[in-house]
Amino acid sequence: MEDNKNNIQQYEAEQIQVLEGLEAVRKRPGMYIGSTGIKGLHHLVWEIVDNAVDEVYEGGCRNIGVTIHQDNSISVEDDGRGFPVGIHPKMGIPAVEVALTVLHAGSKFGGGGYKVSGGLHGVGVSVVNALSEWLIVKVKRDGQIHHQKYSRGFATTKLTVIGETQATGTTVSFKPDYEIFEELEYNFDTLEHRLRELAFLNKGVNIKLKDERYDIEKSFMYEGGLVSFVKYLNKNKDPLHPEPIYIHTKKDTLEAEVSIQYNSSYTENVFSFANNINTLEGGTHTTGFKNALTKVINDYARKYKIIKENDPNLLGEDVREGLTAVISVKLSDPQFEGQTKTKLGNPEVRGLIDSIVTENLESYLEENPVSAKIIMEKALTAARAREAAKKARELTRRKNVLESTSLPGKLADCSEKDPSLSEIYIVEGDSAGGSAKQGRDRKNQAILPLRGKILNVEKARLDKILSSEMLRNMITAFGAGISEDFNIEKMRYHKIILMTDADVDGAHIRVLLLTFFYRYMRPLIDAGYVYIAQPPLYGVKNKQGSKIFGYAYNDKELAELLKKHKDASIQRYKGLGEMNATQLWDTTMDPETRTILQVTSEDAAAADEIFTITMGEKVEPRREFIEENAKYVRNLDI
Ligand code: 1YM
Repeated sequence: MEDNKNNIQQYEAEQIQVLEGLEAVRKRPGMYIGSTGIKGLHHLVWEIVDNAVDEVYEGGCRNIGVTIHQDNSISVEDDGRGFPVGIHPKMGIPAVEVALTVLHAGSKFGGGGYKVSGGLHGVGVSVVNALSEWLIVKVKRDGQIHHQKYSRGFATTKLTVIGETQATGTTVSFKPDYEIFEELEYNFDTLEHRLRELAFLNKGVNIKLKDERYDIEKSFMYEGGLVSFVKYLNKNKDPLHPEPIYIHTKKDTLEAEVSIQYNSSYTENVFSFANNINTLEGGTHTTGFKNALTKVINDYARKYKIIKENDPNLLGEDVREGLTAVISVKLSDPQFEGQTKTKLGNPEVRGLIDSIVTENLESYLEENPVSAKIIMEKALTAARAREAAKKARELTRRKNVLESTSLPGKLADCSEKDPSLSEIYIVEGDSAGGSAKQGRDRKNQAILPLRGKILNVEKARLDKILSSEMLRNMITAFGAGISEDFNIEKMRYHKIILMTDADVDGAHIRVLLLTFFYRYMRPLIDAGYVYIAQPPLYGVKNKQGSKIFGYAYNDKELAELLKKHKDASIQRYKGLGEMNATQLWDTTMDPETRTILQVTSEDAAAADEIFTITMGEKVEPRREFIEENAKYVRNLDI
């Protein structure tokens, strides 16, 4: 009797903990999934998909399916072992129910492996459950199909057997809770991008993405893994050697892979991952890689007298020009550091990557002298261009342009001196620039109008870029330099807001500027300083056009406004110049009411890709791109 009573007490105590745990998640969702905006909404999917990917390594799962349903609910399915369904000895309920209702229970179960826990994701499936209007789990295991439903973190049915099967696997379906999330609509492109990335990072896994809203289905499966990834990244570029280099090692619970291929462009694209998480801030794996690369190329160049005895070494940036590389490590206890927790800290990784890259790259160069020669020439040209750019920079410096204290004449600066309170609007066209200058809040908002065509950054080198007056004005206004001299601490504004017309030219300028930032001021993008203004598409006025009823930012809002104001006329805004100063302030610039979209590194990378395709030298991808996108003009709208 006594024993039983104790058990009941213990059970009740645990139930209270459960309640408090999930209550905390619903009270402060941001603490667990970052935000309740569009990013947090997608985070729910990553959480469930991570569990399915973990099961690839632990339970031999080969197929993962993700479905976006008509109502924006999501199903994720795998063919692994299936969630454990046995009764949990302490809790007295099935293990799957424990994983779904107890905070942090699901992610720390079992031993070892490369579980993503501790990183960006890995808060556990119970968090998804707590933040879902409903969630259904279906487990195929031990010859049976088990089924259970939940709502906002609570089980609403018991785990029940609903059929028999010889298959195994898990399906989790859920609908994000409208009481929690500001946005409920899933973005196909976001899911596609990440699932493709996961398929590259986990070779042989078949990942299917289905969108029932638009009847689209795509599959991602790459036997080549990282090699396929690098080929994909270089698909619109001209590779300098036929096959990517591939390096792989496994030591105890640490696995490392690197793939490398040079192309004829001038940009460096080094991506790194730890346990499938994109380490945007780099870390020990990236440092080990960069060290080894610089060292090996210099040693080879010295050995074969490609650089002369008295000449200085090639720099890291020289040997990385035109380099596309992906580094992926998997380890049992990843340490994530840095501002956004995307910097790998484990010290043991650095030496391992350094030594395998050194060893393998040395033999690659010895065994492939033709490719080696091309790579050496590329690095040498880069070093010469760097010297030339330095001279050009010194020249401009002397001319007191680039680093002058005098700000560009076109800039209408704000009076605030604290960068964290200052923003700069980059405005397309002099007339819109004029309205923006009149309408702005002079204390915190600076205006820089842009005019004329920006030069083609793809073919241009740094020295040429600096000769474009428009870009030079922008660089001077920001005050933080460019490229390797770029120092984000010197930024005079912490918000850069691109305000361009809602037409093809506007889209073009946006792509150009984002590409420029991505290539020459990337920390700006990573820090989240870049935004895109959202001017309205329509103004709804009275019949005479003398009084404005309201503004619409999309067709749905337009329909709503027209329903309210029967006798109305519509003005479609083609350019910012059609709005006067007050209108521009009211609709687009007033911090109290405006919407501005923060540019992510994915957006900027996408802009870079569009730019490469539309401006690059390869004709075929450009033709394909235009054909493909003629149907979806909105895709051009980056
Ligand atoms: C659609 C999402 O979650 N699959 C999945 C999850 C688990 C297992 C298998 C699993 C894990 C273990 C043993 C173990 C999880 N189980 C748990 C917990 N797909 C999806 N597939 N057997 C099966 O880790 O030991 C957490 S995740 F906690 F219940 F064991």
